[in-house]
Amino acid sequence: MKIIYSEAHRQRASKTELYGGELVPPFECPERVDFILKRLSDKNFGTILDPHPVVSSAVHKIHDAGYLAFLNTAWDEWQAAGFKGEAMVTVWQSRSMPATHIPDFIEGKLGYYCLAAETSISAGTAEAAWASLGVALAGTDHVLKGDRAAFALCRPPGHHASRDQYGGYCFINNAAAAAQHMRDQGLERVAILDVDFHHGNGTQAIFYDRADVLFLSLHGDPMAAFPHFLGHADETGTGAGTNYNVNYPMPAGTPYSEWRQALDNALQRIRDFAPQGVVVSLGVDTFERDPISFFKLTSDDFTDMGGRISGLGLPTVFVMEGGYAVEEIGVNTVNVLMGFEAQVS
Ligand code: OKP
Ligand code: ZN
Repeated sequence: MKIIYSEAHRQRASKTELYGGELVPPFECPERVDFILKRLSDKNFGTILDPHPVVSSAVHKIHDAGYLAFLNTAWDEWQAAGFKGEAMVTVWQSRSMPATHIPDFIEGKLGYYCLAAETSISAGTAEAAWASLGVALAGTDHVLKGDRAAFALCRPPGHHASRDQYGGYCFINNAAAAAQHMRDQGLERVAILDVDFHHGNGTQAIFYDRADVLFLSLHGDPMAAFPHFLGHADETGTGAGTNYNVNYPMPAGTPYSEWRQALDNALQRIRDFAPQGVVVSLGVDTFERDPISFFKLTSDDFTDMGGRISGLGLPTVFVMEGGYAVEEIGVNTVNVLMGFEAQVS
């Protein structure tokens, strides 16, 4: 399997995350990727390739132009305003104060374009986010050209980023862009299977009214887990997209024996949909020792997961999302990929 990887992710090296009322070193750190590369090398798994340039307008279809422009200049505007720390949101449009204008000043812009305050914007964040998109598109291109599967080692992750909002460590929705690129290259139907611990609210929102992209997410119940406001079982799509959105919220302590039943149900839904391509939002924060999550998957469970996904027999792009048990992220991620390849027939 081809592994697409770019060193450019290192430019995303924020120093601050708002967590429990403190500013802590971000869980979503560059070292995550080092442990994945180390495990790939130890297992002699896959062929690591730089992303090649891919001509695609997918990102402009799934994101708002004003949002992307904001992302590109946010750090400079923050610095120009004279602030000393990293760019953090402090105020939002909200239920009682909905936006009627997009503010000019950076503090107001952050409030307009941000959906969660833990994520700071730092120097190089936009550059890394664009490179992460390039990794996802290159992986997708390999699959469109005939590879059965590819692993896009994206960082920063993407599935919380909506059409015009960042947050949850995400800026550009890599998985959504991969799916849109598949559509633009002629695949009629694409499924996105999100196995990250957190609900893929951004991806859901982007495709909520569409029948050409089926979105399925297995995640911690939003009543208890981030992102808290999306990911309920009764969110099934709207308009033409009705019944093309499927959520599997699960409670704290969920073991693989339960999680697997949701996965099997999701895989059957994908078979019924009969897509020509699959994008997997691959987070391994479902791991039992993940520091910010509450499922109980073991390292061996990830191998089984990969095998089941492979059983679909479909062209598949794995797009890296979360996983914060940094020492074990390599084993768990590569187990999914190895489980997938072991099943390929
Ligand atoms: C990004 B991805 C936990 C707070 C969590 C943000 C989590 C973002 C996860 N108490 N805050 O889906 O792995
Ligand atoms: Zn996650």
